[in-house]
Amino acid sequence: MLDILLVNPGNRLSQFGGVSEYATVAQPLGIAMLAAYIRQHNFSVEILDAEVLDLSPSETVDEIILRRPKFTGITAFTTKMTAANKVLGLLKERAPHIRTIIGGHHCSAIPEATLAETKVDFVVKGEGYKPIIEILDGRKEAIQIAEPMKNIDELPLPAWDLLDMDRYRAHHWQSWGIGQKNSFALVYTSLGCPFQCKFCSVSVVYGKRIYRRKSPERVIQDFDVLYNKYNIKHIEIIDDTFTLNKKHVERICDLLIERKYDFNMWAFSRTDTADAYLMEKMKKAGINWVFMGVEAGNTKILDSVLKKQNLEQIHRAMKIAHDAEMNVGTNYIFGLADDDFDTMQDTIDLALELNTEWSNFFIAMPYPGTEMYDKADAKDLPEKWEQYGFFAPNARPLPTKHVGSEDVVRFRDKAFNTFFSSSRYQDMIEKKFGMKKYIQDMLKRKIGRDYERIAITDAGPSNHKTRRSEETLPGVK
Ligand code: B12
Ligand code: SF4
Repeated sequence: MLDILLVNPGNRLSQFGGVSEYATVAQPLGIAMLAAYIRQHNFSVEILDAEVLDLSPSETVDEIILRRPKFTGITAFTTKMTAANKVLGLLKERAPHIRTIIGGHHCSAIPEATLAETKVDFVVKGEGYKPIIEILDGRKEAIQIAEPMKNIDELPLPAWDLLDMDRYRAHHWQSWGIGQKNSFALVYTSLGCPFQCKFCSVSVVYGKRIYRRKSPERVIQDFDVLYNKYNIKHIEIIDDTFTLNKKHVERICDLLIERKYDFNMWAFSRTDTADAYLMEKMKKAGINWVFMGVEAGNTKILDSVLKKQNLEQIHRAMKIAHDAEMNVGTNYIFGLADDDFDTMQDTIDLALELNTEWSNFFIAMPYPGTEMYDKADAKDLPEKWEQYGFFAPNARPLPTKHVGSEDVVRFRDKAFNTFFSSSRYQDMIEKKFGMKKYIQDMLKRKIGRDYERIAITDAGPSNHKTRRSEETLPGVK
């Protein structure tokens, strides 16, 4: 009998609506790492990635029952909780003898509330390795809290062999100029982030300011296996701030350069740690794209969310990356607490000025574990967890101090169209990748939002501070 089946619940349609085909399909790295650790402790383990197989909650439960595990462990961040709750609810009805565990970003932020809301036997707060072994060994407490491991070099390589590696695909822009999107994998070289930007909930798993690095010699083993055994071409380095420690990055890049691998990779950098020498080295190692959190085009807004960066640093970082011949991806956020129409206009203006090779236009969401969530008026919070997704057709952010949630979503969608329709952008993309027509086709695809419903709850339209019609929405053309 199987000891434990780890499950990544599927929710692509509710998360990406009509633009699902543009979204990446990435391995559930967290449970692949847990599986390897569980195996080391002599328990039998399998993974069911319902996301990549596109299984509904009911089909997921059929498959779980078929594999006859003693335990099922579900991974979920906030947007996946709708699907996770459905799977766990159906499983309790149909196979109550299977003991269930949930872990990941969402329940790490609000373990008690998750236990109360979800039909689950165990909730794990934090890193799952030790708690899951203790549960398999018979520990009984419903909420298990983990201390982060001190030496992450001790963690085994992810159990890639338990996944169908051919099914995963890179972000669409990552394959521009290359063609195929599959042969894609995630790699980490550090875990955690020492910063505390107010809109970000990344620290809920490991704890505030906790940042640990894996030694470059251990990191390169991951690359070796992915290259030699799985024939991987595209890699996302998932470190929240890859360029934080110069020596660490330099050594990893040297090891990659020595091996002459032809990976096509991307990584995240803060603008304040962008360094000319390092970027050149990263580019030589195969990191062709660097993503930076610009977030807002207005200093007052950047300061209000403790981003600890200024406009000069943003401009400097762009120049450094472009001088190193890297493609730059930028992230912008609309709907931060102090945003009004003018500051959101500053953000789109900056995006147009920077004109980077790709831009993500996000919406500030009150993820559990953020100050936004803690301080939110309960009536303003979304009713369903899936509504915390930026691309969800029914996405529902908080109203800002000045703008209603419906208008935040409208502004974001208009900003997206304005940026990608601009001839300056399209001409640059044509010159670099020959992808102008692709961008024009992409613009015809719609998420399928129902703006009118965004702010309506059972209690009526609750947060229309400044409701406006599409025509009168100021700002972006
Ligand atoms: C790669 C990534 C993605 C990938 C895919 C992830 C995947 N397949 O799992 C893509 C690009 C698709 C993605 C999409 C989104 N993402 Co994302 N993503 C990440 C990123 C950068 C790395 C995730 C990762 O692999 N971490 C490393 C592993 C080892 O950690 P882990 O998964 O947390 O697992 C550990 C523990 O949580 C725990 N654990 C996890 N599962 C389980 C299960 C059990 C049973 C147990 C016991 C323990 C346990 O143990 C694990 C080992 O320690 C994180 C940031 C981060 N640093 O984690 C954001 C992050 C998870 N994403 C985030 C968000 C917001 C999104 C989107 C909603 C954005 C959007 N577009 O709207 C979408 C949602 C898509 C969806 N399907 O619903 C937020 C989540 C916030 C929240 N509270 O939910 C994060 C934290 C980023 C951030 N800065 O805020 N994402
Ligand atoms: S936004 Fe980036 S720098 Fe800020 S806390 Fe999140 S991961 Fe760290």
